[in-house]
Amino acid sequence: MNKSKIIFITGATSGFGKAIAEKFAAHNFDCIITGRREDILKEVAKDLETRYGVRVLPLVFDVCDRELTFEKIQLLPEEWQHIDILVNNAGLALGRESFETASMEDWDIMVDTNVKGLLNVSRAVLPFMIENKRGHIINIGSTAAKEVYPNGNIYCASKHAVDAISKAQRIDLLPYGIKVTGIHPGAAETAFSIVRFKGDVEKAKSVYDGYEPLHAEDIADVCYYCSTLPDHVCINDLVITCTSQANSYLIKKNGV
Ligand code: NDP
Ligand code: 8X3
Repeated sequence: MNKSKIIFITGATSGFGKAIAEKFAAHNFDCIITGRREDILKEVAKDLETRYGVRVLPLVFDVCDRELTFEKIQLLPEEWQHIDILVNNAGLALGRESFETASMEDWDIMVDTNVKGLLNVSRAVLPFMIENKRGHIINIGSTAAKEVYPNGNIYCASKHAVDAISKAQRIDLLPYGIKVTGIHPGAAETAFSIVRFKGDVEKAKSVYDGYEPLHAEDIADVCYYCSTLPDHVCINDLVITCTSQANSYLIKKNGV
């Protein structure tokens, strides 16, 4: 009997992670989904199992908590250890302020989550991939990984680090046959800006006024494409924006 493939997705309670889980579940992948909000994560798991008839394992942990991250992943039951794809997606921006006034507490949280969290999860999952001599790590960066924009300072720095880590992983994991792909989306309307502006829904909404941003499903489609190519093909780096966006700081709004 053919074993189902297993995808491990961080930050699947919302936005990209949730859409990626849905896309892969619809294509018969068993899914390990993670996040901090237990109720939502369990709801997502139940919904995917019911609709797609796949197995879904919700794992509740904060990616910043190294000890707990390792504990949860090392204690995966044997039948969940054959992880084919890891999507390092959990992440956030907090605030959009100039360098001299931005909150340093916000900086700490962004670095801890977007950089150290990604490192924690990657290192904890890697032994399974190395044992299997195959695997695929997909790191969700951003257009902010490619150019810094005004008041983006440490969010952009954290995503530049994701870009560098993806390149480093691609080099160091080459002997194990592990693929590494960086996917770098531009503006997409998810809970991202609501989190960034700390619950100010109007301000968050205004980020997407006057143009059609990306949808979470667009990222899920690209993720699925990158991870279902033949064994000898690896997309190393992929930047995706809506048609109205040229780079991390230039968006045509209201046709202008
Ligand atoms: P959402 O806010 O919708 O989703 C973020 C997800 O990350 C949630 O599931 C959240 O789960 C999880 N998460 C955040 N912090 C932690 C943590 N400390 N531990 C575990 N899980 C955490 O945003 P998006 O889906 O838009 O963002 C997903 C990724 O895409 C992020 O890395 C973001 O930087 C990146 N990105 C987003 C873009 C956009 O315009 N939306 C564009 C480019 C990149 P929970 O709260 O349950 O822990
Ligand atoms: C999220 C998109 O433009 O806020 O990475 O940096 S943006």
